[in-house]
Amino acid sequence: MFDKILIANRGEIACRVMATARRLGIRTVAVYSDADRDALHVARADEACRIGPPPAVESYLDGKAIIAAALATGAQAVHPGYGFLSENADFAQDCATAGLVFVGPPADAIRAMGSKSEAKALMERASVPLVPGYHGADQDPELLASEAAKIGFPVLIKASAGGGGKGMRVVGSAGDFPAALESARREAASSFGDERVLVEKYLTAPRHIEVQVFADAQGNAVHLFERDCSVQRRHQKVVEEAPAPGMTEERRAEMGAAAVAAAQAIGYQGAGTVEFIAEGDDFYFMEMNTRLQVEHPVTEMITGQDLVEWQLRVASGEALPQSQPDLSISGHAFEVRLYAEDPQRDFLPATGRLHHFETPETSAHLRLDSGVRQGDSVTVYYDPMIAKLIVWDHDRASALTRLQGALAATHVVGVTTNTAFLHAVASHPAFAAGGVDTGFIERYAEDLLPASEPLDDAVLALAALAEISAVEGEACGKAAASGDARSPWFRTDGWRLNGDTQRRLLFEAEGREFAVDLRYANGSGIEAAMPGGGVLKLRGEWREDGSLRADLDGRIFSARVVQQGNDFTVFHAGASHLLHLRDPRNPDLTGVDEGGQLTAPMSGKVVEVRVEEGEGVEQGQVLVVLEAMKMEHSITAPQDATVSSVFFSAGDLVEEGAELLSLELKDDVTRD
Ligand code: MV4
Repeated sequence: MFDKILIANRGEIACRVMATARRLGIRTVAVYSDADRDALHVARADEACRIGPPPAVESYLDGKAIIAAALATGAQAVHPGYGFLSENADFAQDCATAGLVFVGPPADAIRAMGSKSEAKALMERASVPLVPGYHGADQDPELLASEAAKIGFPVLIKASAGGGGKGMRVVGSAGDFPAALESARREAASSFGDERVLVEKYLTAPRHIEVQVFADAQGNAVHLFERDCSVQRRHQKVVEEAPAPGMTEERRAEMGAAAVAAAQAIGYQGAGTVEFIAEGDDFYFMEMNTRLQVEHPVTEMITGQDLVEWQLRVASGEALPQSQPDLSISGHAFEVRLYAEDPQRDFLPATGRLHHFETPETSAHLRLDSGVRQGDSVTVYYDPMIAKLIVWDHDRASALTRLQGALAATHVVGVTTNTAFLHAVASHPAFAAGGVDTGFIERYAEDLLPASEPLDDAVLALAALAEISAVEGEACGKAAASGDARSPWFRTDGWRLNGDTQRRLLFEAEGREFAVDLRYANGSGIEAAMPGGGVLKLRGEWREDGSLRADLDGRIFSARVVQQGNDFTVFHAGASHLLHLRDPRNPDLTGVDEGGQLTAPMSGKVVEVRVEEGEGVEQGQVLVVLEAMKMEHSITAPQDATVSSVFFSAGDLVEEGAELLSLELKDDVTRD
């Protein structure tokens, strides 16, 4: 076994590989770009090498820099993770040339699977089932049209060199074929520099079922059963599970044997995945991925094996740890990918700082693979995946219940995520029924992406309670000396001691304003007049774990409310709501809308600090100039104030959200 390996990746997969390496007593070398100096994968490694600036092409895709780092640190092997250089045959070759073991298949096996039509020809010879179709060399349009007619419409034209859906055209009838061929060719030429296509029978509602395979240098090959990854959106997997719902032992054995035959046909070594599409009782080879996949944990959960350990053992020349009869399936596992993206805006990737990142406790039933921690930023440079949540239980229904629970207990503030969307998928009756096809998300889009609903009174009331308790917290803090620092129940008398018996909270949410009028009712808590006209009696209690137990007119809610300045994120009923409090008592120091934030609006460099501590400033005066994304941003005073502290000086790099300076306001009416 190796003593030391380099992990040519970042994020959760780099951390994942390091966890196994550490367990096996292997020292680890991380690589990082300038954007990742403080990243988790760097902190987790025994040592780390800088490989370049933030853009991946200049760092994580720079094979030469990575090989130089491996040689400089004395690493014996390079684990590529997934993505980046993991399926780059030239990189695999360059590692070998440099005397480093590439933890993956031989370069030739990567090349063999890189071309769709070549892979299909190889598979045909190995008797792996293929979708009925034509993948010959003759590309004469007349011939392709007659092959299409032979196959029977609808057919699918695919780029021979392609993958991921590029250059694909569904053709419903012979009349549409010539135009579709033209356009598929053009797209194939521009995407892959190769206009060749293949034509296949089009399956209208297939499932995506893939088989995990493993082979060693001694000629042993096994499969570790299947994963169902049919829930996809534009070729991005959303949920993966193992085993596949409805899979019979007979078909599992057939698919497993076909996958092993596929691996053996190309002299495979290491971890690989053979993808099939399945419809009814039939299944057909699609492509083979010559790497460890994102969704490998579901296979680990049902087999009890550590696939990274298997990879390292095989790469170091050992035989496979287990043979086919040793392997069996136990229970059921799901994985979901938690992304920084906005499902309401067509899943646009989101960036920002993870001000609050809370996930449920891990256990034998719940695994969390993540490359970030609270306080880290999701940047534009890399894939915006925040974490993978993986659950396991004895059967599918119990595992699905765990998945719903895990998602409801996942709370992210600071970056928009797909958490609620994943929760909707996991809670959908069609998904619970099992065996959905690749059209699931499109078919149920209306259920999964509901138009934003009117803010529920409960959400407003929860935010109101959190705000009152924050005020109470301060009042209680002042009472600390008296030994009654913080009673678990809100001390509404403290509120009244401020001299108020009424207070209006004006929240902004979802582009509208909501007023909640609070009235301190002597002896009977707080009454809240809600925007819809209802009146609720509010009572609340913070629990030890930081959650809020709220009593709203006798209905008890458990919720999480995360406050950052005047922003409240309420996690309630599997959804999250961001409410901004317009509060004259606690003016907006960090509100973006005021144009006066004192925090860095994005990561960047301090160009100039124009004020000193103790200096008086006027509203609108420029305090600090920040350069970010090649633009200068002025940070101005929100109102007349005195500078109390300056936290950075010119030349410093600051992270998004970092507090640049603090002000003492002239007519400070806050909280006293
Ligand atoms: C197909 C197909 C239906 N019939 N081939 C999409 C990307 C590429 N890897 C293969 N893909 C498909 N090939 C035939 N003959 C439907 C798809 C397909 C798909 C496959 C797996 C998972 C998700 C998918 C989403 C849309 C289309």
